[in-house]
Amino acid sequence: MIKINAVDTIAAISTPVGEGGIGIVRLSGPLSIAIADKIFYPASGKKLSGSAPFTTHYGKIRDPKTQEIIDEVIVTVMRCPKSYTREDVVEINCHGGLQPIKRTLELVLQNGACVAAPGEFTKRAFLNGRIDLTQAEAVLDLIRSKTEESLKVAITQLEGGLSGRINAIREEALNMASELEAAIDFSEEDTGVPDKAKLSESIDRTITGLEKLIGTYDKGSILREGVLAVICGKPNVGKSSLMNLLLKRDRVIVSSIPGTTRDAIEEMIALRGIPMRLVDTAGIITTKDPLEKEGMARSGKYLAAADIAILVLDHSMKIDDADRNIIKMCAGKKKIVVINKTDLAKKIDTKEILGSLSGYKPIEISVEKRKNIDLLEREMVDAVWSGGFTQGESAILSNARHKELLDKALMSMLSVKKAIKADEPYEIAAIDLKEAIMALGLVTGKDISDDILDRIFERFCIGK
Ligand SMILES: Nc1nc2c(ncn2[C@@H]2O[C@H](COP(=O)(O)OP(=O)(O)OP(=O)(O)O)[C@@H](O)[C@H]2O)c(=O)[nH]1
Ligand SMILES: [Mg+2]
Repeated sequence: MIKINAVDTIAAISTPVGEGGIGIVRLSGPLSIAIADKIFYPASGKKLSGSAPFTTHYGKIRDPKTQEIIDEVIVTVMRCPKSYTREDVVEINCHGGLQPIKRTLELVLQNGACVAAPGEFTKRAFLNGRIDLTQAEAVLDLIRSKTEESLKVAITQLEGGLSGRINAIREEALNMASELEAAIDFSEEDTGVPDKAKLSESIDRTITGLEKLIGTYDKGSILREGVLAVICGKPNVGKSSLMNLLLKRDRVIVSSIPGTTRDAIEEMIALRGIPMRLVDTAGIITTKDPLEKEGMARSGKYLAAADIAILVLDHSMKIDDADRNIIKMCAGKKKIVVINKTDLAKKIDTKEILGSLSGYKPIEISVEKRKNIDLLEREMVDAVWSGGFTQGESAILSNARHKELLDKALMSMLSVKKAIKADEPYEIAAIDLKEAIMALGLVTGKDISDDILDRIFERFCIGK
């Protein structure tokens, strides 16, 4: 559990452990500057306590007891409220080695700071009102983003794109709630409130807004977690060769002997900004060999879980039962059909494929000659985005916590709509409306309980 005490001054190493160009010890809280003054000996001889709000100072860190020099540093002072946490923040830029950073942190702790919990700097930024909860969570997404696209989503969220949309919906719901309250209070008199047509319009707008945001979630989670793309096919069609080509390195063994790949191999790639978990599988055949059987079972499992199956067929061979079996296994899956080895003489019966895979136009490639690989990549990206989603959408829902709360808000709003339509007493609609408002507030962190906050910030690293 993270304990926040407004009077505490916290400190942590904010850079990754290990050797680097620089390492930063960060302090936040009312004593930050005073503590730094105890161990920092500036070249100018001037104390940090007298410095301007946003300044940088050169000097040495010494142990005040022994006068031993620990490191040569640059210290940045950021005074409240113009800092990451909205408190007084001091950052000590040490030389990169582990020892000077560790010793500097020890000195800071000996002189009055306490150790920061994971995410505590960001939590303070939230508690001090500099950012809302979606923005704090975006900080974590930003750190963990796997590709440029997921970075964009996190940055939009950090800049308040998502909370802006949610707050607008919440604002509208609050206005409706006050109209309903007025109508309930003055029900005896005919005040003409609320205007039912206007109220219905407002309800519909809120519902549409929520549905639109919720509709972006699938894509948002794709950008966060990655798409599972599984390369499958019978042995020797060139699955591993294709995997290596897409990865742009020789990750898996390729050979002319069928059955080369025994186990599924997963690697992460970024394809035009989309994170993909690309899996090469063992060629699927019916077999009695126990080791091969295990390989087949794994291929099957991956295929069942795949978001996209990349079904590879061989241009230089006739379609056989092994192909037919895999085509069957891919039924109902989002898939891309690839015919490889087009540099060799054609033996494949395209008519049969078109028959059994109606609606899928195979992409004819040659891994050997690097033919149509670009086209395949484009097809993979299109398969991910298919479903009416536009890239570059400003606010995208990517967090399961947000999705759950917006779903709740939507359910409540649908109940409000039903109650108003059925001319039920306004009290009924008012209760559901309150629930919607509450759920929306929880997304951005209004009225949120301590244990939920703890759960969110525990996922951060120390020093953030
Ligand atoms: N001519 C030609 N040969 C290819 C092409 N792609 C792959 N090969 C060859 O086909 C053979 C099998 O390739 P792999 O990538 O190991 O095939 P696989 O589908 O992974 O096979 P298993 O692991 O046994 O299931 C190797 O000799 C490759 O060099 C291609 O486009 N053209
Ligand atoms: Mg292979």
